[in-house]
Amino acid sequence: MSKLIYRRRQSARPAPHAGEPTYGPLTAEELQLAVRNHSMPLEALREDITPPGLHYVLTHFDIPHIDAGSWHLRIGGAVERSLELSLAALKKDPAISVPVTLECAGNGRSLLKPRPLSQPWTLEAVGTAVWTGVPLAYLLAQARVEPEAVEIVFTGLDEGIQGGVRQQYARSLPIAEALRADVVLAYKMNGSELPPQHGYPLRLVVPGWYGMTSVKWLQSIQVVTVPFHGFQQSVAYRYQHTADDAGAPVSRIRIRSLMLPPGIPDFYTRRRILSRGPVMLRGRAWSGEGAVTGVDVGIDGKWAPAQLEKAAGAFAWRGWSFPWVADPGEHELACRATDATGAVQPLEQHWNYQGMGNNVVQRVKVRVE
Ligand SMILES: Nc1nc2c(c(=O)[nH]1)N[C@H]1C(S)=C(S)[C@@H](COP(=O)(O)O)O[C@H]1N2
Ligand SMILES: [Mo]
Repeated sequence: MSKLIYRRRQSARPAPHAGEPTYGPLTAEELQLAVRNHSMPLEALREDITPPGLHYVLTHFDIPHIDAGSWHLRIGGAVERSLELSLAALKKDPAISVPVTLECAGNGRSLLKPRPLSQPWTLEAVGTAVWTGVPLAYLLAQARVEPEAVEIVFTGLDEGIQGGVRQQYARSLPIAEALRADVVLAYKMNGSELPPQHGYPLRLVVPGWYGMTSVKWLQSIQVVTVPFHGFQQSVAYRYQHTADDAGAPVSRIRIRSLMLPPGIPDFYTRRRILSRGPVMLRGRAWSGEGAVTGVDVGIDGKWAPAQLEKAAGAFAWRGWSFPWVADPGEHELACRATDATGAVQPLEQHWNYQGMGNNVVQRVKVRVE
């Protein structure tokens, strides 16, 4: 994690391919993905709502160019009435604003050993925004979903090839989840028009689910009577032990917390340096499975409970704080959250083939002077 080493292509040794686990140094392909898809700088944990431009971004293919004037959203499939809506028409419908913590299911992937070759996140593929738009349930009620419907498929306008399969990015949601009152078709992020990288002109936001569910650059919404088996549903985003194991689908965000790194960083190592004396350690915790009920802070392996703040929403992170008197020397700080289901962050991550749902405890090394 601390060293970027470019992998030289050697004819004798075939390059590992996407998805394959490796113990090797970071590849040029991973670096390319890492610079396209940025994470949230940890200092942004100071804010309840992530400021514009600091929210993480993950885009599988290219950001599509969309002319909002001619763009339409199509709603069809197993409905009594198909709809085709312009952005102007959608903006006239009733709107809701929902604060949501989104996290990429691959967050933490690069810390795994061996490391699955894909977007090499460290710990910061997260952000919290207020998403404004039309409740999905409102539009589905207008379209009148047929009783035999089982899922809703959301398709984005972005296209590319993954796992050898040419595709438009698409994911489905079970009907019951799609009808939740807080699932939103958003045309605003933090009160402003959606930025191109976050799905302009319209995206889905499903609070509590890992980010892959919240399809950007929406083109169509199809109600289906058999489960969807698209690539991003049946191949990607699975908890698998091996390449051949069908695995279990990735869905809700697992309990996690992060600490706002105290003091100041060393440029290259990001190690923290701070002055002796009292310091308030702060951070945020979130879970898509149940409310955050506690955060423990570890100082050199000794754990004690932090003070919790109120969450901005049912699926938005909760601030926490912990007073510490820093004495000179090297220290390791950590934070570990628990949610209402009793789930607690693991001290060591259980490995899985695609590097999904990593929620290992964060450890912050500090030097107190
Ligand atoms: N159309 C489309 N939607 C998408 C993606 C994508 O590549 N294409 N990436 C998904 C993934 S994996 C994540 S984690 C989130 C990231 O949302 P953000 O970039 O707004 O943070 O978008 C999801 N929606
Ligand atoms: Mo993601």
